[in-house]
Amino acid sequence: MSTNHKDIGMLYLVLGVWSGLVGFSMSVLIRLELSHSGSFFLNPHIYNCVVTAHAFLMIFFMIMPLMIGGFANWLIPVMLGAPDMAFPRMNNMSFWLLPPSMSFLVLSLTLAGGTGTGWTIYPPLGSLLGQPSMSVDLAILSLHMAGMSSILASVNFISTILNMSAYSKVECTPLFCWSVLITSVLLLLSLPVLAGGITMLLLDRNLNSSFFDPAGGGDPVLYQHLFWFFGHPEVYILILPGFGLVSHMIMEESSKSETFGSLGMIYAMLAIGMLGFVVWAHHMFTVGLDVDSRAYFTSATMIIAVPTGIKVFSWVATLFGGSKHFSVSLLWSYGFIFLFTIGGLTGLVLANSSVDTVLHDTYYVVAHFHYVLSMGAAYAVIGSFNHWFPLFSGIALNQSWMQTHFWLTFLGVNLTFFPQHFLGLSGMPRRYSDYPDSFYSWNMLSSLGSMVTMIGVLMLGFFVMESALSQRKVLFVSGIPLEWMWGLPPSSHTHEAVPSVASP
Ligand code: HAS
Ligand code: CU
Repeated sequence: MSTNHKDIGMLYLVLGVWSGLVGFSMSVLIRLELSHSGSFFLNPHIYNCVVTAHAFLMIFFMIMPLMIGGFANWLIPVMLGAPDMAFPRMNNMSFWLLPPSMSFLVLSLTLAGGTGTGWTIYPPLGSLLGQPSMSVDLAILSLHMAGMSSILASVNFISTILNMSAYSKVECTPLFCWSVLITSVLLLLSLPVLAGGITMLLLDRNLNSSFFDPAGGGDPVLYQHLFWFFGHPEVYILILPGFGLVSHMIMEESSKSETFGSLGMIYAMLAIGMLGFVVWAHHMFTVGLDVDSRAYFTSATMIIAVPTGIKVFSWVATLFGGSKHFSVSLLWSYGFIFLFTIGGLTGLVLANSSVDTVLHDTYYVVAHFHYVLSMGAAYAVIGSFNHWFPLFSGIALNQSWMQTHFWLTFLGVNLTFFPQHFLGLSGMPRRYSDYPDSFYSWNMLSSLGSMVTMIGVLMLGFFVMESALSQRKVLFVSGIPLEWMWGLPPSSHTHEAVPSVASP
């Protein structure tokens, strides 16, 4: 078993792509079910099981493994000038905790009736009373293992970035390294709280404790506090490495030597990371918080728009006056800035506690988080895939086909998620497999959008295979011979001034 960071990065990438495909298939099932009113082909419980597994797969087994496991493992030692990660064998263990964890998740879906709780596993629905089968216990075990994997990886990244950097000044360390450092600290501080919460739930379910059961003096709202003290930092864990990746793509593709205001970018990420820990109850405005707490959580949440705005404006300033060549990764970065901002603004709408009392648990929330995730985090990942695929594989993707893929996906995801704002505003609740006929039109459009996206995903698979078959070899990435980046001895062609892609 290799302990090399590039091999492990590649394993993470493969696992992430695989779970992405499974998670995506589940989203297609969800949209098929919702393309008609009436319980169509999934019964309500199975529908909820599919929604739960979709969320877990996308969050813990697609975005996190791709960004932190895949891109960070590959790029961080290279960017720092380090030979490998600080603890290569622990790195290997972080990865190999994931396949068993994923197996438990799949078992929880297939054995004993499934986990129909949503990714939040709130009691009493998640307690013995709501879901008596062992499926929930398996899901909790799966989360525990994925959490251990992430904690080990965080320790590794923090040690690597703090101790093995070739940069003498911290402010000169590349932004992606900063983003992964901050993400790792967030993981290290928030995951144990989730672990505590779900362990208490496990005890409630199996050992007759009553942490979350009022009948024994417990309180289900306590679970929500524990969950969201992890859950809110988690959403920034999903986006911060994406911020780092986008900064690099924009800087390189607009031919700038630095991101505009890179010191400000570092402070903005630090601010987002810290503020992320003090806003959790904006997910709980409807549990009966007193008015002062609601005012506090509303204000604290809204302040996060300031550092995020600093980031958005710095990306735009970096693009300003840059190269006018629309490379594919630049297209994804433009898409990221535009659509993530839309998602961020609907987040601000939800941050208002009085407004959220109406919109909580409606499709407006679903639209919000898919704009920041499916069009924020996922765009950063697909853009990075386009940007770094030649470095990872030594072969080139077909650029015009990848452009087609971008536009098709752009159409697909917007058609899927924009109508969900209107569904939410007119009161359609999330996590139901059926709806009144008045919601039919927007739902039908949304399902159509998911079909368009599906064609995009199939096309992407075909384009990657095409590039593998074509053998369009790449010799240089960013002007540097690929062999140097791979750590191989330089060969004869390294001094030629040749284009970055060899002729087909
Ligand atoms: Fe969120 C729910 C608020 C960012 C993900 N979010 C979720 C859920 C997920 C998620 C997954 O306050 C659902 C969880 C579940 O299953 O229940 N979110 C925000 C706010 C921000 C935000 C204020 N979210 C994210 C990111 C995510 C993410 C990033 C993942 C990648 N979110 C909420 C709230 C809920 C919520 C409520 C609970 C809703 C409910 O009822 O359940 C901010 O970080 C966004 C900042 C970004 C921007 C855009 C760029 C800024 C610019 C600066 C100028 C703008 C200004 C504002 C000065 C704001 C360009 C002007 C204001 C105007 C209106 C024009
Ligand atoms: Cu939040």
